[in-house]
Amino acid sequence: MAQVLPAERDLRRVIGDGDTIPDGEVAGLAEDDLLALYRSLVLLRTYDERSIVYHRQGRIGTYAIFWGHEAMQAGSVHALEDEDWIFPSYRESAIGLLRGMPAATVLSWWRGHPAGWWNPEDYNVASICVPIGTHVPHAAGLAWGKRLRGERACAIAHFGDGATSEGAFHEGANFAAVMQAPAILFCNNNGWAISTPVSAQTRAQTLADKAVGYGMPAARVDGADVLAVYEATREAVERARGGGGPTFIEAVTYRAAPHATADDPSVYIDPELVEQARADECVGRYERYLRRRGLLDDDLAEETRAAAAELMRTGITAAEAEPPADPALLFEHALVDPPASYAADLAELRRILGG
Ligand SMILES: Cc1ncc(C[n+]2csc(CCOP(=O)(O)OP(=O)(O)O)c2C)c(N)n1
Ligand SMILES: [Mg+2]
Repeated sequence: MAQVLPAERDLRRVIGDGDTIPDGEVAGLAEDDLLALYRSLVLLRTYDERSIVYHRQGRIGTYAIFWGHEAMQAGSVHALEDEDWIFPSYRESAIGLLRGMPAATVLSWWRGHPAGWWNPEDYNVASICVPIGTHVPHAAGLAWGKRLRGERACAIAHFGDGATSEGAFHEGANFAAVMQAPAILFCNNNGWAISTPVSAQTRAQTLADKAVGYGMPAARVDGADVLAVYEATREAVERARGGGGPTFIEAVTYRAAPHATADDPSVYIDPELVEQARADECVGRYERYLRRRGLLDDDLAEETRAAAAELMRTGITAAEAEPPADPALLFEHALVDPPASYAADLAELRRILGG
């Protein structure tokens, strides 16, 4: 029988505040690893900030901003090996960059262009999941399959607080636990599901409490602390590889940006909490930590940001150089027996597009 471990109720934290909270360290992380984590954080931050500009310039479509989520994404991915599978939601759209996926691919996805569809096997990164929580059973199933084949890989699914109210999440969590699948259920609890606060989402004291019902260990971490996220995920990976089954990780932040470019949070969010979250955001927090440890100076910070900015410039140029997609793709593979109206709809679309 799976053993029910008590969820860690306090948020795990490694990075101090440079004042009363002392800095911790994560065993086994060398200086190179710490700087690699930094490059990943800066890459994701740059991707996100440039994407908002590209959206405003009409170069990509509606975009799900992940400003402030970088530590959850980079920290968890760095705890994996390349053979492990990542199942992202739209909030983690650019997580493939950490596996060497070109920025042009992710930008193409947000441009609605088929060049944005990658083969998941090329990066061990599944397609971006827009339906809330439906990728949790996918991750659980893939992880179980790896175990059945005697392979050592595990799978991680990233999803939000709102996803824990969805049936698919519960089916995936139960399945993973019953099968002792080597899966990590990584919940980015940013406090909001668009305009629905967590308090309207659940009566549970914490989201990690939900894991207990499935006989799954859980951890709660400060989601803006990349080292705490890394450490908690590494423990989950070790448990998964050791046959200990899945782990639920609740990483807590406060969403400091709109849900997406089409959202106006000023009508529902607490501006003071947003301000606090922005002041204590994860990239700056980690930069200060590295500077206190003598591992980062202005030159290295500038060099890292410039490299990420260049990658984005090349990425958007390549994405925009893609020839327009055939509109017929919108209709293909949708239905086995397409209705007769498809032909007329496609003709109308071609007429509108001038093709
Ligand atoms: C099955 C399903 N229902 C509704 C939606 C519409 N929707 C898009 S984002 C969202 C909120 C999800 O919130 P959360 O899980 O907390 O993730 P976050 O956006 O905060 O990362 C909803 C309800 C959807 N995409 N899929
Ligand atoms: Mg949320």
